[in-house]
This record gives sequence, C-alpha cells and structure tokens, in this order.
Amino acid sequence: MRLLAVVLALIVITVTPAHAEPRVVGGVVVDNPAEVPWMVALTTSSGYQFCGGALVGPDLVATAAHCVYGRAPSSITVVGGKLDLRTDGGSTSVVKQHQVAEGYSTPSRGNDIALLTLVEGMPYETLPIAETTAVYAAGNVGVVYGWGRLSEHDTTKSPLLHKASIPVMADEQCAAAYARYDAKSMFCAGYPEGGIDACIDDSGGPYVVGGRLAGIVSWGIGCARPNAPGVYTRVKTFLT
Ligand code: 4AZ
Repeated sequence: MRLLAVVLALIVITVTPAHAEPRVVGGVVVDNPAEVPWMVALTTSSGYQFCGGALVGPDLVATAAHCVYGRAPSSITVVGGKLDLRTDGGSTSVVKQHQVAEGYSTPSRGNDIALLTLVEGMPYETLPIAETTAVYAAGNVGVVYGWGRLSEHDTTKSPLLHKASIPVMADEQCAAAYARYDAKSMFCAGYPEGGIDACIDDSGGPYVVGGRLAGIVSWGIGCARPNAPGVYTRVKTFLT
C-alpha cells in the first residue's frame, strides 16, 4: 500500500480540551473510546505494556523504532480497542514483521520510527498521517496519548489511557534545549515551564494534530522538566 511503499518509521499526537484530573504527566484520563479508535498498546506476551502505537492501516501500526529494535516480532503483542488495559474485550495480535527506519540507532540520533505488520488485522478506524509540514508550526497544539508514567519518578503504572495537549515548540527553542536536535527527523512539544509531557512507556504513542498523526513519542531529558521539552519523531518526513 501507499504507506508501506513510502515508509520507514512513525509517531503520534492529538489535541483536546483540558479535563480535570492530571495524568501522562499533567494530562487527563481519556474516557471516550470513540476519540481514539486507532490507539494501541505494545505489550509483552504476558501483558506488560511498554510502549504505545497507532493503527495506520488495518494491520499496520506506527510506533517508535526504539520500542521494537532488537525485539523478536513474535514477542510483541499489540492490544487495540480498549482504554483500560485491565478489561477484557478489544483485539490483540502478535506482530508478524517490523520495519525500522533506515539509519535508526538510538532515539537521540533520530529516525525513531517503525512500522509493525500484524498477524491479525484490527477492525478499528485508522489514524491518517499528517499531510503537510504546516502541522509543525510552532504553537500548534497537538494531543499526545499514552499509558506511561504519571510523573518522572512514579514507577506505578496506570492501566488507563491518558492524554495531554501540548504545543509544538520552535526549532530554535528545541535546539537550545538539546544539542542533538535534528529538525529533519524530530520536533519538540512542551511548555518552557514544563509540567505537561509524555514520559517513560508513552514512547511510540501518537501526537495528533488536527486528527492526524504528526509525531511519535521518542525521547527527552526526564519528563515535564522546565526547558526540557518532549522530543517526537517528525512523522511527515518518513510517511507520506
Ligand atoms: C522514555 O524514556 C521517554 N519526556 C519518553 C518520553 C520522554 C522522555 C523519555 C519525554 O521513554
């Protein structure tokens, strides 16, 4: 398909109005499944969630390269169709094959995107890929989704999907925060004062702008620290 043909890596985000209770770091619980039909969790065969991803085709998941690099495809189970990972229902599939972006080595060197082909397709709406670089304009607000940590040092995991709205940061600001920033394969999203961010185990999850996959959670220094925005894979560079 068109996606497979062009491709080589992935990410995600989304936008939303604020709610009451903080989670991701500084986000809220997602309570409407219809908002995120394409959201998936990457788990071990025993059900431990370690990354997020997004369905970009019925049997195709976009995630971070670092989520799958060095792992046997058959050891990764993709879980779709649920917000609360403790519940039954939804769909699961083992990964048949993964394609890691060319040139990937570590997240801070860029190209942190991979496409997973599932053994069994999932009957959910897919997330369209960002079509223009306009989504990366500084100040655009995206929404990031994940089952990751609720704070940098909190190792207890929430089984509930969280989201946070976070603005795209200007390239110069990101480059000032991170010497390794590469504007071709990355972008930053965050607030100068910190407080709201993706964190560990949110990796691979989508950053969505205007209903399209614009970024994939990749790296950063800690979580929600001042002047240390989250770094996301610039999906448009890899998938079009
Ligand atoms: C991680 O280690 C990680 N604050 C993910 C996202 C961020 C930092 C670290 C961004 O998976």
